[in-house]
Amino acid sequence: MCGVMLYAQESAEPIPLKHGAHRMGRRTDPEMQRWREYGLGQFIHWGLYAIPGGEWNGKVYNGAAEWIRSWKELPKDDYDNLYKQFNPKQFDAKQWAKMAKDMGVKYMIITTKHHDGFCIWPSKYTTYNIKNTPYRKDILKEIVDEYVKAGIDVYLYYSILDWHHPGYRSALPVTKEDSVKYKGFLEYTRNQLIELLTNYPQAKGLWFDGTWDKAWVNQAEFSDKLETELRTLSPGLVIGSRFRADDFGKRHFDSNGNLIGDYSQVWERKFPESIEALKGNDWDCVMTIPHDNWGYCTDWSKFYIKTPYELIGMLLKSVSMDGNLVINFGPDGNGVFRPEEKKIAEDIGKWMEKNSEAVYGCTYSGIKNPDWGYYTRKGDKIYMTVFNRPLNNKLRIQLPPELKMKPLNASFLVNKQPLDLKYIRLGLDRDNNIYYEVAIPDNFISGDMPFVIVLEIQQIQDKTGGKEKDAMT
Ligand code: FHN
Repeated sequence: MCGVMLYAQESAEPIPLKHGAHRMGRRTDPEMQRWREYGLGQFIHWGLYAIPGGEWNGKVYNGAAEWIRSWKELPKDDYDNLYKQFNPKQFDAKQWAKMAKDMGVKYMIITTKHHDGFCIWPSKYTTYNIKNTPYRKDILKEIVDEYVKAGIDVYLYYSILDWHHPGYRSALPVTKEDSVKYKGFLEYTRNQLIELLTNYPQAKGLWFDGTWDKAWVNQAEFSDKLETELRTLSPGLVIGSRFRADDFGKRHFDSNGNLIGDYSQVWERKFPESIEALKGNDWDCVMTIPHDNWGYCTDWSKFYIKTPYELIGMLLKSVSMDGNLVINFGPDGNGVFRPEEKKIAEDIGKWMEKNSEAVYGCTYSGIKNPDWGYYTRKGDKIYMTVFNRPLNNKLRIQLPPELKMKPLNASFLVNKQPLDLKYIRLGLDRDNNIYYEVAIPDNFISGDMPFVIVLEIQQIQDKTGGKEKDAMT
């Protein structure tokens, strides 16, 4: 797509761009549709930083554990030699994949190279890789193979920002020598990305990070050409909005406001206010379990730890706005997930086992989320996931008339028990909304997790000469 001028339709005076968005609107191919239907993903941050686990010589680093190399208390050489100790004896890719599968995960993202530059695959372009650790084996291959076997799609995280490569620069030009070195770094990046897609052809996409530095942001021509090359090498590849910037250094959205890449990657540990704010773009939210910490951190007592209930809330919130939620895990230097993470994965899995119909393949319902929870939709079913059970046990449903939707019946998802559903006149309908109510039986024990009600709906054909509101009641 390099060199093609693309303009925003709605903008009065579009800015001519050679390296802006490649497309307006969503991708419509099956690979992207598959991505859209995942609902729940798992992120894994695993690298040398798992060894110190956020601590060095008895001192605790206050930043995110995977950033510890940037801490002045830790001599760079000491960190860069940690690879000599990387030997995760208890690592078992099969177990990892099983844990993810049991949690209900449909895709996973693994850090192949984080900002420290260490590669968890035997890259032929650097010696700073897994082959030169006591572990020696291709750990990335083990992960990819086992997850794929478990039916989970794999995405490869790759940080452009690289603290180890001698040619990496945050800004250019500094000296002529810097420019030459950076050129070498760009070549290295290209080689490694091609290597990753060649060695692990099962990968469905690349997940980029560390692309905010000025030097990279100014590589619009290089990164655009490379993106096209990668997509040619691996048709259907999914790449988010973090890879490249446009001709003017604009990231995520080009200078005409069009999304760069296949889905929006701006939602890190935060959510869009509303579906409207997304402007029809695909998106996912990547979320940590503790506050802002991705790699293994020995001491979790300093963090607020999100509960499975909260994480399931975030999952439903994402899917209700047409997005996916990706929950991060940080195994330790031995390849073991901490007990708290295992328990969270297990609890989410238990919930998903019974309720995932409200998640997989579901989309925005067209109805604004209510105070009691979230709506998701698949075909003629609306799923009502209840997080805040009303004291009067009545779940109010507010249907905007333009949806032309008539609820036919309601039942619990888990046991199909029918529930009372009735049309109600609220006296609040000057806005023309149509109201229904589902009654939760007084003796229903909801337990401490959200529950799902299925509303079957019928689409009304507008043959009523404008009296469609009556037809829906
Ligand atoms: O700096 C990284 C951070 O360590 C982590 O990898 C997250 C994951 O999205 N990305 C960066 C911050 O945006």
